Amino acid sequence: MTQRTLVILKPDAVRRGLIGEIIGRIERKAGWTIPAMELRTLDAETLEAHYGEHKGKPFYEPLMGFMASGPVVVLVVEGERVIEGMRQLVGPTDPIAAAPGSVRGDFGTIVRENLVHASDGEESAERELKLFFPAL
Ligand code: YYY
Ligand code: MG
Repeated sequence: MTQRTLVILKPDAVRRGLIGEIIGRIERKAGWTIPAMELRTLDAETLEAHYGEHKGKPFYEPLMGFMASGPVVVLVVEGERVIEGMRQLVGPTDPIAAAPGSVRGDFGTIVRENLVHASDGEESAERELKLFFPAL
């Protein structure tokens, strides 16, 4: 089952020089490809649309500030069961709970600065792909 998912390498990943490390892991998954990728600084409007489900939660405002704090890399990843597969590659939200071997487990400590976003299901993938790559 070939799918597409939306991935964001967050400002901490870019600042810490981990773009190559993380993209390398994606590239090494058999058959997965990256049909689109761009370095961008996200504006408040895009971030509100992206993280709308979390509006009103205590971490929402700091998350918005963090996500706008520097450039990010947004990418489309395509391949076999890539939605579930990218979530596995990234690991759970809390980096301390994330197993070593996952990106968050290997490089993260702080929940907010957890390095990578990946769409969490088919519906969110569709919505997020449209938001970040409307022409694709
Ligand atoms: O999908 P995922 O990124 O794993 O987690 P979400 O529950 O969708 O939360 C989005 C984002 O918000 C998370 O990656 C970090 C941040 N966050 C936070 O700063 N503090 C929390 N208690 C929960 C989430
Ligand atoms: Mg999420």
